[in-house]
Amino acid sequence: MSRVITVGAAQTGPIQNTDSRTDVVERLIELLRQGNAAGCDLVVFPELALTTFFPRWYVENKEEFDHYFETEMPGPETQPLFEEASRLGVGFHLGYAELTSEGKHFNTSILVDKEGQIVAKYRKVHLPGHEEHEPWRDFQHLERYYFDPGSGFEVHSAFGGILGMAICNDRRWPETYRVLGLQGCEMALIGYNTPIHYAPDPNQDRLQGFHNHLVLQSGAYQNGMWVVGVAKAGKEEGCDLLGESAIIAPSGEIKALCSTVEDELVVAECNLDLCSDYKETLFNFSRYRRPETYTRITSQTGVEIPDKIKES
Ligand code: CDT
Repeated sequence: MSRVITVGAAQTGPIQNTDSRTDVVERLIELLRQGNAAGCDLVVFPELALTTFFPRWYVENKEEFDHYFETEMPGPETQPLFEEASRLGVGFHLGYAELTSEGKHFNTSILVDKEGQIVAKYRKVHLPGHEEHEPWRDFQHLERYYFDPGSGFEVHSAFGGILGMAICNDRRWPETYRVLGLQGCEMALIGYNTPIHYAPDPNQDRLQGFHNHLVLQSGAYQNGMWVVGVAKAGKEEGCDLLGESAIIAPSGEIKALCSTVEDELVVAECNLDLCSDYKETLFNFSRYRRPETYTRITSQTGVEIPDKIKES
């Protein structure tokens, strides 16, 4: 029998700073209900899906921004989402800002099963942007100021398959998918908030959509896994965020694609058995990989030009 997960990519439109958690959760519940009506087993929400993308602002005293973080999950405002998921029998993936009891701040996502139980948690590894206030920018990207880095990529037995999570900037790094792929990952869930404007090199602005699909599709293909990329999109606090949420097959083909920058659900029936078409042929890791030639990948962070090149 084939193993099919019907997945909904639940893109959201912008969340403004004045939007309350309760209002946002109501929007997520509406998307969850649409997913249920479409036969979804799993509905995937974006990165930081409960608040505006607050790292666009600098505040000298970071504690003033702690109200953007969840100290419990579910908490009073998110409990209705868990209850509706359990009532409908639909699982979900949710990105949010997490503040732990030890005072650590993470950019986090969770996977919740059809009974409304959290079965996995992931904390963002690749934190993009900058550590300090850069007033010359139109808006900040201070994830490196507000968040602590997570510790790694894991897979989980859930929804009848092997699932993994990554968050936004993680999707641009091939190591993300490969570390998941080396654990047999059959589906990666990836929420994102991607500003169209990239201040360090605005030449990249027109390519944001292309680069998004380029990395999601190549990650899927090169590791024989489904990839579900889900945006928070649209004009948020004056900042344009990319949409183009997509569900991508292990072939690298896009099977479902959002067409708006609003709350929008697109659905695909994801047959996990298609993964083996790639995992057992062209990308048969155990047969073809040569890790002894890849040692630089883990021993080195930045570029090191070999002496023989420098001397020539
Ligand atoms: N949220 C997030 O990780 N966004 C980044 C923006 C990169 S520019 C600082 C992304 O990779 O889409």
